Amino acid sequence: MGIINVTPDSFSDGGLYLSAQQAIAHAKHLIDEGADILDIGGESTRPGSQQVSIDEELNRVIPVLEALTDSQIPLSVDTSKPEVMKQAIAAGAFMINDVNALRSPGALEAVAPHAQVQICLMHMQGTPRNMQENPQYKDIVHEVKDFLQQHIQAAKSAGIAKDRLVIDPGFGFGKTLQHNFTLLNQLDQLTSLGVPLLAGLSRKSMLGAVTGNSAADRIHESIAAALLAVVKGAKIVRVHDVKATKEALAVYTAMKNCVTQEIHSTASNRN
Ligand code: 7PM
Repeated sequence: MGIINVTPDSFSDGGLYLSAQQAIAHAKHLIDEGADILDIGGESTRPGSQQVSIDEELNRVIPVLEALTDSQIPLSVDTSKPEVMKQAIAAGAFMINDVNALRSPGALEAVAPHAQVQICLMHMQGTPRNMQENPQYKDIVHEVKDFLQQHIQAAKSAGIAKDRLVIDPGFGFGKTLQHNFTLLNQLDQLTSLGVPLLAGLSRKSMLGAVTGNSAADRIHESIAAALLAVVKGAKIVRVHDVKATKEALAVYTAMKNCVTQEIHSTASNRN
């Protein structure tokens, strides 16, 4: 899953139109790099960040979504707002990626009727504004797992089939460095929930804490983290650097296929 941000502050100074044009160009670049899904976000969830209005988020996201529907790639929209969910689905979104796990009033109802739309439920302790102030857990893995289990159940109760769901432990969302690395190390514990696992580690500060590199310079760290997440059971990785990540994962796939063949040939050699 390639990341497309449509946030004017993340670009030089060109206003909304230019931000949209740059986002569309970047999306086409990530498609050329081999992205399987694009995740379009119009609201920064950076720690301490302010919320944007519904209209502002719609103005950022919908034109980019509309410009990309012809490209055939499945499009995900990163939003917690029910109205943005509805309009994104009407404009052709294939997935709603909600860092708030459909907890906003009206969110369950916004997505439930659309049986073709996938939903990513992510764990977050607190809100983007306050989540990094003092994250606390007795047992990070169990608490994240319980949360995801509860919100899978809430989705099911609202009429959302389980096969529409994807779950995500929310690296960096209300977690210390220790919490984040414990979660990564024990990511496989979440696979028993029976829902495909998505992991977003790309360029995150937990990786910068290891190497000291700044966000734009965390590509090698991000590839290592994406690979580890996949080895531990992630089915989707949300990344900035699509080509590099795919090439790294291709080596893992080659190894796994080879191991499988070895098992088969060993079995047939016995006959
Ligand atoms: C600043 C800090 C800007 C953090 C952006 C971010 C995830 C996500 C994000 C994730 C899912 C980023 C984050 N992270 N959605 N949206 N999982 N499902 O690093 O980990 O891109 S925003």
